[in-house]
Amino acid sequence: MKRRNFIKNASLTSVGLAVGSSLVGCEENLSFVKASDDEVKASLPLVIATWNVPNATAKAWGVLNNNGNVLDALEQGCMVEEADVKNQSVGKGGRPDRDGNVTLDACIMNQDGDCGSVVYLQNITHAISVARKVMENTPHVMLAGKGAEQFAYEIGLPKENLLTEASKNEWEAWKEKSEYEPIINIENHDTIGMLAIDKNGNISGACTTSGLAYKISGRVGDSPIIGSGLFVDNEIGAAVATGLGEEVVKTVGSFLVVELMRQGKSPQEACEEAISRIVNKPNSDYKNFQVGYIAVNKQGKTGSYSIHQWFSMTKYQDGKNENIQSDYYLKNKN
Ligand code: SD4
Repeated sequence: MKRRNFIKNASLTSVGLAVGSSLVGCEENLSFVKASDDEVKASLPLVIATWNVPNATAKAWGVLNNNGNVLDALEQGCMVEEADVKNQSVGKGGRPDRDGNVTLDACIMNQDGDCGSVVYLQNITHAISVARKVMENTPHVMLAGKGAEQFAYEIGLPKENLLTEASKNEWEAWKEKSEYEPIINIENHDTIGMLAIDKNGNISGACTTSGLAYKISGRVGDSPIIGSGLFVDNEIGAAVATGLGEEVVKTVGSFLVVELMRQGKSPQEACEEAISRIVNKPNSDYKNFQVGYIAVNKQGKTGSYSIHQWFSMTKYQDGKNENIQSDYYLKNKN
């Protein structure tokens, strides 16, 4: 089953899911870092990502395991999904807004707390590369729309038509009714959010998406908003979000997860608490949308949690590339 169908089907039935942990060949040269006298850190490097993206995590982990730079690892990992036209939620082939424009949001954050982001970017496949250059080459954090696109050309990225035949045909079919309901379980998207710890124990993160399908033109989600879609604090850990961005922004979700870890919660507990802040809001419509978080702490412990079933995290560690089904809020609530 394709990733993009996961939540759609989950919303209809409880059909079984061919999740399948994919194991990628064992690699050597793993390092073990001593965290304190009585605590041994997880095996590093470590890469986690939202959804079932084994090619992306394998790419990133390979870069790190060859002593590559963590930002190169994240960028190249995200680029795998941005270039995959079958992933209709990220980069080229992403579903358009209601007017037929494919618009991308992305951000990246490093171990020093520097960050870069692009919003409403058109005609450029690799939004994550643009976000990285915003961080590295400009005094700014965020570039939007035409300015972001112009900047992308200046750093040498080509102009491309991101609307594939498949996404165009789906959009044409959608236009017949033009019913806009920002319900994640119907729109099936899978932003890629990726967090990595390098061999030295330093944490960075990235996030890239085409956002909600058939959104109002100009809409920007949580994914490029530092603190909402992504947050990294190299002393504590990092978190990244997927799902209905409006709900993540309203609770500054990724920052919240990291701050909860700072207060002593495990990554799993922090993700669960951040989801509970959403579902426990007065009049929350959480049964009709999905939000999922993944997180990692400085010790290399990971966690993931969502509102609905079928959210998953891909984790590459110790030469093992696994897709792990997330626990979820509605599990015991029906
Ligand atoms: C958004 N959070 O634009 C993104 C979409 C997403 O899985 O995560 N899809 O709201």
